[in-house]
This record gives sequence, structure tokens and C-alpha cells, in this order.
Amino acid sequence: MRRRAAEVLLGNWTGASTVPSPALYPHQWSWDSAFIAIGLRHLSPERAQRELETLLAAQWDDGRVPHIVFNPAVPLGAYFPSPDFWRSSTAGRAAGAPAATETSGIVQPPVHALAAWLVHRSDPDLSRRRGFLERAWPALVAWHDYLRRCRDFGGDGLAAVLHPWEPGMDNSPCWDEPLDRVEPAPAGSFRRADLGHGDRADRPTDLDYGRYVALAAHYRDHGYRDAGTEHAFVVEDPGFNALLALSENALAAIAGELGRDAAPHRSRARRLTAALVERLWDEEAGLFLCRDVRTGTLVRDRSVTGLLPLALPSLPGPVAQALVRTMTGPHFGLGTACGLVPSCDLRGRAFDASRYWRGPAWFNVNWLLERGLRQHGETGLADALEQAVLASAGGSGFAEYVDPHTGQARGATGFSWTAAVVLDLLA
Ligand code: 9WN
Repeated sequence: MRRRAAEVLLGNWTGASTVPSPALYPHQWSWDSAFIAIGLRHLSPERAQRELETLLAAQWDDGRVPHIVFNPAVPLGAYFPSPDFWRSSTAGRAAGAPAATETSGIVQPPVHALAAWLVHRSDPDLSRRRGFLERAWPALVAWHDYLRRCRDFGGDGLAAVLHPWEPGMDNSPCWDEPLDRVEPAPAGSFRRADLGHGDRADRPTDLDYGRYVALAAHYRDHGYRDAGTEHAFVVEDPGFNALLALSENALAAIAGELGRDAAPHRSRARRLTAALVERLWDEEAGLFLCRDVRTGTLVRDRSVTGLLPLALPSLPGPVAQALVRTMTGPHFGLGTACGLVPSCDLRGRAFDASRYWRGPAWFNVNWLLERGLRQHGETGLADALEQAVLASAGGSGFAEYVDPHTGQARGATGFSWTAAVVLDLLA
């Protein structure tokens, strides 16, 4: 299993970073690279450092880490939206987009400080020799500062996302309501490249894509400015914010290693955790919900994003216990209906076992939940989930995602973060 996972991950390495999947996603993706680095550190700590360094080299002056860093050697038609859609080096100039590298203009969940800390720990001598953390530090701090400074649309200390691609769970049912107010781009105005590599039934719909395009084009046409322009989609996502809190804790650990002040980062992690509980916890649903900032209301759909705060060590005990009950109860079925936690409510109005983030189980998310379970003393459940992740990843050819009931592969196979989390669990 280790050998097969290593083959996948090393095969997807392009010389300076790793593609999530050579045919479907032939560039570098932000949160993919964080999970990839966490796995790659067991094969080559130096490559794992370079994976993160390549991503951070494309950071914008305003601190944002773009969700895609484009490989100029890949033909434009290989992935949509391509660099000629995002036009970062021109449209993003005012926000400080790099001049020589093309990127997207949106972001993804901030897992990078956690990844940097775990990569450092896999070979501290090498890391110190290469000045890895010392060099990554300003970029990681600026990244978190960007989210705090520019994305607190709700004014409650949580970062908001402006596009369904930003939380990384593109077509989650939680976005249906807030997306309703977005006028889709006309069907003929763009050409999807994903359908050439994936089954239509496993992917978002054309209507979803029309809205993704309209939102991204609006952001681009306003210079990727966060303030001073009307955003149709503004959502507080619990998973995104839980990962930010986890990464603030990691920054505190990195600060300790570098002889810097860890206290501000610890207190930010505490404040984020408190804001999550105060703003997004729903006792009745038994998990965290997303907030539509435009209307101020909580979205009632249950998604796995609402379980991710379990990864936070300082989550209040009763909240963690309720999350475990929800995860193992009828809505997510862990250990009964499902071996892995599905991406959304098995009993929800929108559940679809094949379609992307509307039902299938994803490996990066289950890796985070396994850590969360272990952290909160649920060793038996964590062990079972770990075994299920390994069996399902191996049995599906390291699939991008799987049918949560049958474990059947969906989307691409030979998927990088699936191989990466396997390597980490086996280590
Ligand atoms: C858009 C690369 C990315 C992941 C996301 C996943 C999918 C892209 C797409 O692939 O999104 O960013 O084209 O569908 O939803 O989580 O980072 O693996």
C-alpha cells in the first residue's frame, strides 16, 4: 500500500510541485498542496518543503494565497477556468498579484501553516539547515492577516468565503441558497474542460458552473478587491475557519521554534474557536452550520464542513461529544451505514452518493476527522476510521472521492491527496 501510494504521489510531481490529478487538475492547487506536503514528508522532506515554497512564491502582495498556481507549460484548454480567464497578472495588479506567474484570484482553506509545521517535524535538521520555517514564516503570517483584515465580512472575527470554490467543497448543498441570488453566466459563454475527464454524474451541474463563472468574473472585473464592491456570495464556513484556527495553533508552534512570540497566535486560535461556537454552532442540528452573511441566517443543510471543528483541540467537551454523536448517527452513519464520513447528510434533501461534494466521502476530510476523533479520546472510532480510509483508498485506486455506501471510486483515480493521507496514516 505504501509503495502504491508513493508511486501515485511521486508520479504526480512536476519538478517543483505536485498536481492533484494529471488529467483533471494539471496545475498546483492550494489546499491540495498542503495535504500533499503532509504525505510527501514521509518520502522526501525536502520535496515537501518545496511543494509549500512553490505555492507561497505565488502569494499576492495583499497576503492572499491563490487557489491555483498555473503551470505555463500546460495548454490553456486543459483546465477551465484557465489563466486567460483569471488574468491575475493584469486584473489583480492592484491587489499585488505576481507579474511573472499566473494564478487564480480566489483562495482555499488555510491548511498551510499546519502542513509547514508537520513537514518541519519530519526532519527538523534539514528544515533548520534550509531555513524552511524562517522563510515560510512571513508568508504564513501575511496569509492569515489577509483573511483577518479583508475577509471578516460578518464583523465577528470569522473569515468569509466569496466563491463556492474557496471552501474547497464546490457544490455542497450549503451553497444552494446563497447561490440562488447569482445570475449564471450564459451556457455558451464558456467551455467546461472537466467533462472531458470525468463522468458528468460525478461532477457539478452546468447551472452550478454558470454561477461559478459569474462570481469569479465579477471579482476579477472589480480588481479582486474585497472591500468597496458588492459580493453576491458571502458565507462563513465552519471548516474553513476551523482550519484557520488549527493553522494559528501551528503558527504558535512555529513561533516557539523560531524564538518568536507565540502568544498572539494562541489567542487568535482561541478567539476563532470561540467565534465558531458562538456564531455557527447549532445545538439542535448537533453540528456547525454555514452562515449566509448577506441574509445573516444559518443555512440548515448538514455538511461535513460542520464536523471539521472536531479537529480543534480546545473545542468545548460537550460540543465535541455532540459532533461525535452526529457523525455516528443517522445523518452521517459512520460505522453503520458508511465506513467513511460522507460529505453531506445521508438523509438530506440534496444527498447524491455520486455527485462530488453532495454525498461522496473525501479522503482529506476523513483524515482531519480521524485526527479530531483521536484528539478527543475516541480511539476506537479513530482506529476504525483509519482502517476504513486505508482500505477504501487502496480498493478504489486512490480515488478522488468514493460512494460512501459502497466505496466505489468516483471522479479521478491516482489522486494526490488520497495517496498523501494514506502515507501519513501508515507512517
Ligand atoms: C476547483 C483540486 C480541487 C480541490 C477542490 C475540488 C476541486 C476544482 C474543480 O478540485 O475543485 O477548485 O475544478 O472542480 O472541489 O477541493 O482542491 O483537487
